[in-house]
Parts: sequence; structure tokens; C-alpha cells
Amino acid sequence: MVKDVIMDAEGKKVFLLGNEAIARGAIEAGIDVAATYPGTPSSEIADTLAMVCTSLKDKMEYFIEYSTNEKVAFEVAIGASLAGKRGMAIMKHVGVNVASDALLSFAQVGARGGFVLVSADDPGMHSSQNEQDNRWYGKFAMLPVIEPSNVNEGKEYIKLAFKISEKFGLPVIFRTVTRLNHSRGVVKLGKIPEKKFEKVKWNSSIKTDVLLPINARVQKTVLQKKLAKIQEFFSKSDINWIENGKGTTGVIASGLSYAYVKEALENLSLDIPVLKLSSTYPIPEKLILEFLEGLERVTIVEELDPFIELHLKALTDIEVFGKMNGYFPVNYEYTTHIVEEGIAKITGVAASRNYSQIIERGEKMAQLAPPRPPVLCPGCPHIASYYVIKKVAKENGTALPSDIGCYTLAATKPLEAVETCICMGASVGVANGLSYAVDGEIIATIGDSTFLHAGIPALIDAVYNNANFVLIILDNNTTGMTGHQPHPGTGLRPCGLKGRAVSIEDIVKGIGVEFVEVVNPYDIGKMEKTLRKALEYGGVAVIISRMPCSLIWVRQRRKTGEKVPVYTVTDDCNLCMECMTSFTCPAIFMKEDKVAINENMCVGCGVCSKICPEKAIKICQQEICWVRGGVCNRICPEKAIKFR
Ligand SMILES: Cc1ncc(C[n+]2csc(CCOP(=O)(O)OP(=O)(O)O)c2C)c(N)n1
Repeated sequence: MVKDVIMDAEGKKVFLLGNEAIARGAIEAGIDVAATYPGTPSSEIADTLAMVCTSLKDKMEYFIEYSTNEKVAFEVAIGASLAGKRGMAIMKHVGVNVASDALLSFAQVGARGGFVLVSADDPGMHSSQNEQDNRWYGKFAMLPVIEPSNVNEGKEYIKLAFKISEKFGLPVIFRTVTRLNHSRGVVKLGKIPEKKFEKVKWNSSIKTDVLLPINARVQKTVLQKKLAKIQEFFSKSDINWIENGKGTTGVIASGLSYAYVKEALENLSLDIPVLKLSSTYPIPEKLILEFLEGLERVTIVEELDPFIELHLKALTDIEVFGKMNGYFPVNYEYTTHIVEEGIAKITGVAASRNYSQIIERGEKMAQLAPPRPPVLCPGCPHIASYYVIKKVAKENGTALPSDIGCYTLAATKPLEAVETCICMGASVGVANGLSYAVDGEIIATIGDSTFLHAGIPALIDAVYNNANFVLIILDNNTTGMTGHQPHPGTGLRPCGLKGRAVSIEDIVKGIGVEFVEVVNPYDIGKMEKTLRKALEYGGVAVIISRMPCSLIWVRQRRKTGEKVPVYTVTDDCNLCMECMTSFTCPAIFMKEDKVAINENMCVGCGVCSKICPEKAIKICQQEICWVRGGVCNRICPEKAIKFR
């Protein structure tokens, strides 16, 4: 819990979310500047730092910002490090792709104040557009990679990462996986350092910091030397260790996979040698060779790519069991049972349970549960926007490139108005390409946060190259998908700091787009008229579809005591099903043979009443409790208040 993250009680054990533990580690390390662009599974690290900074301010001061994108976040942390402060950049795995230009060059510059890049990988793609193993970035950029294997290590190794960064003058990559970020574990609290944030005098170092070829050539060899020293260091570091055991088959496990290995070996009652690795690049060769002495075969357990496996094959000719010879799957997240079955096969012992039977039983049980596909929320303004887009596009076979955000869910039935989703900002670039290739209309959609993140350069490209498409910026005034983080368009900043909202329409106009209109998507009629006008315009036309995220909108109204109207379906309904099959709101459902609205879910947007051909959906005149939390029911001593 957040209150435990700021608890000043050295030695006390608390139960923290992996991401809270990482945030606490940064606090114990005396972080100076943290910068992020949100993305699951990393988001709660920065969100926690943002939540607690005001409470911690009198004891320990630091800055945290939600940057425009990951490259900017990375560069902000570079600035702090070059000034001698501890800087941290936090992002999900694909965010590192965005930051990689800065990453690969900064490796050659080197860190001054400690620099840690948290890369939260997502094996199994629980909430990501792809699966990638960011340990390769360590090898690619020639930077050390640290991987914690449990929640407590998540906290402890962040502190170590800062120390290593300062000791060797290099940024450190801290690689986590979803299962660690989002699981809870016992954490032993350390000391929160007392520190005021003091600004420093700038000391330039042109020979290292200006990567002109003449300097970069020198810096590349400096980097290689630093890496060789780190390799020595990792061979002796206590984050890696050998556990002795019986037999001539050993296991090397990296990061969280070590936890799976321990559980699997216990299930199998196997006592075999284990090497736990939490520094996966550069590979601690001396330690590995020491471990392999006396062994005939070794099993590698790691998520996701055969990273250690490949390095090991280059290092020795011992028999290796891993992903490359089919003992472990190449894709997706590991589980204890996957690891147990792999080790059982290699060692020739029987698995502790019949896992295929258990899985089969689980799959059968899952079929009994009602399906819960991800859907847009009741009253979500994106539903209204896409209802209109679909209606207009259906007539013409229009191309509908889109992007990443809550709105990507409009790819599903019945809206089916999102036809591409590749990476942040790609909707606009793809629309440019389609504009060359496709004979017909193009309506691209992008969220406000995504537009500011990566949509702007592509829009400049569109204006420059005389593209012809309509771009709808779905402006719900938040980064909805990742948990309502602020972005430059909101003007909000954490820690009580003042921000200045950046106007999306000013940006669009500044780029040179001449057709720019702002519409409230709840006004379905106006939205449709504007879209048709934009399509006729011929050229780059931008519509900003602006209405706050319905979750925030409803919360705000409740907070201020404003009544939230609830809609109901009257007897005029002739079951045409427009509201069920073309529009889609989770609050609308079938009750017996009638269409009904769940009053606890309805946020009062009224869009359903506007699209109903029979005008059969009206504001409910009955007095309905607008708080709808059932609190009165719980506090009534007589239990006299009941749900209708
Ligand atoms: C490079 C990258 N960074 C972060 C993410 C995580 N992410 C997915 S969608 C999204 C932004 C969503 O905000 P917005 O565009 O405003 O749409 P909304 O969800 O509010 O509708 C983010 C940050 C990602 N997928 N890729």
C-alpha cells in the first residue's frame, strides 16, 4: 500500500506491489529526478513516486514528471545525470524502442550521477502490442542489465543499480517482467535518506558529452573497457550466487525465472546445483565457468529469448538444455508448471502432478464462466465518435487506420471501426502511406496522449506531402488506457507543481492544417456533419473530438454533488436493436425480452437517446440515488434501506 511506501521504519517488513517496491527502492536510493511515459506493466512505479512526493517533501525531495514520450523521459533523466544527480527513466518494454536513439548514444557518453533505466517487459503480452526481450538492449547498447527475482530484490537492486551506475559511470538497465511488477511480496524497509534538492553549478565535459565522431570514437573504446570491468564485478557480486546440489546436471536461472525454478525443484524433490543470475549482461563468465566445473549438462531457465543460452554456447561446449532444443517454450510467460515439466524431462524424473489434466480441467471450468471481453466503458466518448465514424465510413468502404489506447477496443464488434493498430502514433504515418496507395476515403483516429507522444511528426509529414485524409484526435483529456495519467494537453503535473496546458488545436494549426474543428462527440448530429464536411474538404483535415473520459467526468460530478441523470428505455421501444447492435454501451442490456439500461452503470451521457430511431430512451424521471455506492444501506442501523 502507498502508505507503506513512505513509512519511515527501517527494518520493518511490509507487503508491497512489485512496482511499489521499485518506487520505494528509488526513494531509498535518494532519487533526484524520475521521468516516465506510462505503460503497463511499468505504470505504478512512477504513479507511486508521483503520489508520495508531496508527503515526503519535507524529508526527501525529488522531481517526477510525466514526459511527452519515452525518449523525452530518457533525455530528462540524462540531463539530471549529467548534472551529477540521480536520474531514473521508467517505461514499458516498447517504450525503450522509442528511447533507443538516446539510449545507444548515452551509453557512449556515460553517466555522472547514477542513471537507471527501468524497462518493464511483458512476457505473454498481457497488455502490450508485442513481446520483446529487452535484455538485448544491454548487449546492443553495451550496458549492464540487472534482473530482480522477487519483490524485495526489486527494491534492493534499484539501490544497487544506482551504485553500479556511479561506480562505473554507465547507465544501468533494470529489467523487470509483468509477473514481478504486478505481484506482491514482503519487503524489508531500508532508510529514507534526508535530502533537500539542491541545484548545482553546471560543469561541461565536451570531450565525453558531445558525440562528434572524433569524441565518439574514443568513447566507444572507453565504454568497452567499462563493460569489461563490470563483467569482473558481476562475477563476484552477491546478486548472483551458486547453490550447491547433487548430480552432474545444473540449472542456470535468470531474474524471476529463479523463483519458478525454486518452486519446481521443491515440487520435484530435486536437489541439484543452481546458479541464480540477476546480472544478465555482461554475462559473468568467470562465475558461470566456476559453476559448470564438475557438471556434464546444464539447463537454462529464462524468459523470453534464449539470451543466456546463446552466450553459454559461445562460452563452453557443455551440453545445454533450453529453448533452442525444445525443452522450454520460446514464446510467452513461463509458469512453475512449464519449468517443472522441462526440468522433469531433462532429469528423467516424473512431474509432481499431471499438469495436462489440471490444465484441461481449468479450460473446461473457464468455459462455464460468462465471457468478459474487454469493452469500452459506459458513456465512453470514444463509443460516440466511432458510432459516427462507422456510420459514415460504412457507405464508402473507407480505410480506418488507428492507434493504441482505450479506443483500440473499437476494433471489436459491433463498432469494427479500427482497422490498424501498430505502435504509438502509427495511425497518422500509415494514413499518409494509405493516402498514396488507396483510392478512397481515409479516416484515421488517435488518442490525445498518443497524438502528443508520436503523432505530431507524422502530421507534419502529411501537411508537407499534401496527403488527403481526416484525422480524428480522440481527446478525453487523459491517458486513459494506462490509468489516467496526465499529459501535456491536461496541463496537470504531479507533486503540486504548476503546469501549463499545451493546446492540441494550436499545435495542429501551427503545423499548417487548415481544416481544424473541435466537436463534442456526445453531440452525435454535429459530429456527423463535421465529419462529412471534413471528408469533402480534400486534404489533411483534423477533427478534435473532445469530451473527458466518462470515468473522470462521472467522478467529478459526484464529487461536486451534481446529479448524474440516468436514462431508461420507455415503452416506445420497438426492439429495432440499433442501440444493441450498432451502438455499444455496456450499460444497455436485454432484460427478459426488453432492452434495459443498468442504472448503476449509466453515466448520463444521453448518446443512446440521440441515436434511438424511436426516441424511446429518455431521462428516468424516478428519483434515483445519484451516489449509487450503497453507503446509506451499510450505515442504516435498521437495515431499512434496500436496493430496488
Ligand atoms: C511506446 C509505447 N508507450 C506506451 C504504451 C502504453 N500505452 C498504450 S496506449 C497509451 C496511451 C493511451 O492514451 P490516449 O492516446 O490518450 O488514449 P485513451 O486510452 O485515453 O483513449 C499508452 C501510454 C505503448 N503501448 N507503447
